[in-house]
Amino acid sequence: MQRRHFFSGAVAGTLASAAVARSALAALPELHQPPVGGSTPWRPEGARYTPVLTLNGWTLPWRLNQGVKEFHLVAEPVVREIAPGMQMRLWGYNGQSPGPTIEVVEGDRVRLFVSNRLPEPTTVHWHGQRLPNGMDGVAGLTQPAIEPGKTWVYEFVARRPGTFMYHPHADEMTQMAMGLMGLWITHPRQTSPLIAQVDRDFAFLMASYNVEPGSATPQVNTMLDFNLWTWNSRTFPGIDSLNVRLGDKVRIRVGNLTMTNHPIHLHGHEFTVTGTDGGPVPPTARWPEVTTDVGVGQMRQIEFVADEEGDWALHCHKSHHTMGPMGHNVPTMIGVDQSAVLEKIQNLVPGYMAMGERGMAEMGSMRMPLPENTLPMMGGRGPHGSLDMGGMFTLLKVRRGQKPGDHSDPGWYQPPAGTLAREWTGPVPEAPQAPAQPTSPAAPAASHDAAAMHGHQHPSSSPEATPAGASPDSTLPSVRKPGAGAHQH
Ligand SMILES: [Cu+2]
Repeated sequence: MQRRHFFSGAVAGTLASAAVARSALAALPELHQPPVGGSTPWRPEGARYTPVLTLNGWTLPWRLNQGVKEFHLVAEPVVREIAPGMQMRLWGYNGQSPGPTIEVVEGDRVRLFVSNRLPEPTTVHWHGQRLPNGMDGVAGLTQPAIEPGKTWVYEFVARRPGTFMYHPHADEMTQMAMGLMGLWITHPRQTSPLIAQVDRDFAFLMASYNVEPGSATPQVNTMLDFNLWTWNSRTFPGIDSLNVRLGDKVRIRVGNLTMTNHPIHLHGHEFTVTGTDGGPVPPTARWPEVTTDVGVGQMRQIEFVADEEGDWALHCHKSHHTMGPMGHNVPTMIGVDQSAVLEKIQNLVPGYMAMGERGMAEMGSMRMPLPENTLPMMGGRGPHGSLDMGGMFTLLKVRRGQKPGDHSDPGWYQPPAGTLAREWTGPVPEAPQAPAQPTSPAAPAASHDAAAMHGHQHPSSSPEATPAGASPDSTLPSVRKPGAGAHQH
């Protein structure tokens, strides 16, 4: 087990806007800060569970006080690196957004001290927990809000094993838009037929931010139009890869505190959803998937055996969520010849470049000058060139040689000879074309009639019916104008 190092509490204190009096902290558990360098699961002495690895994060150590596990969370302003090249001013707990993962065992009595170093009142809601109503953390309903500079204490028994989260229930529009949130894992006390033993257990929370390129503070009034899609407040290529040993049983726990759903997709393997924040899914109710949708305020835990070697993508399947920050209202320019206007624009805007004529992939490979403190829309590099991804994207790295419990990055996968897609230089067989569709100029709008539907021909029935070089545009009632597909979230 690796020795963990902690900053002194004074480091984070320099960022605090409201200091908690030292005398008030005297009786509190040690104020732990994120460990320096890398994510390693924290296994307390005597723990009989596989500890969770929080991607780009950490687990909060506790102090045992007469049988009670005591934790100390400090809500405070933090600086978080989103990916190399971009830092943001967020709100988090104990020096980081999201806050540290709370990891306990079913039946544990937990006492959580919460100090507020934010400039406004807060609370902590323990999402998904069975607990006394007065411990539920809803400001104004179950308790008054925790004023800046004050420390409150919550205490309850972790009754239900599973995947949970914690977040404020006071001005949550602002506080969650600023990144205030964390994960909570309760391991089962005994082996359960509903809860598998796994070799690797990963966890992350999804958060979205709206930050103008070049600025560092999220716009908290944004309702839906976010432009930075993060896992544990990081984006690709800044998200830890999930490094596992071939044959490992793997669990991934995902929570969604953004304002939209995220279909989480894994390459190369099938998984089952084995639990939600509501508890374990009975085995008879599970089915295989390669994508599972995680709705707003939901958590999903997926499990699979990592039995295919390689570097497998794990990402949100909404394609705008695997991109870095961008300005909105960018018109779609695919197929638009901009050469005629380019010179005129360059006279007005020196250095202007025409973009997007052949798609947006050039955004990743061309090293454009960017405003300070932002990321390219697609910034990664892979072993075969520009990896046109950003946002909610990382890799599952499955290796034969990965040691049990070793989470270090094994580097890029070296595929065996003959198993790599390659350029074809031999004769190319003719590619069948879609069959001709009958069109009727007389009925431009009402094209959903029976004649149009029945006019469909199966390609294999008459491949020679394909009109070579026919221009469908000549028979279309109208041509889409550029800009009609302007980027909108
Ligand atoms: Cu998404």
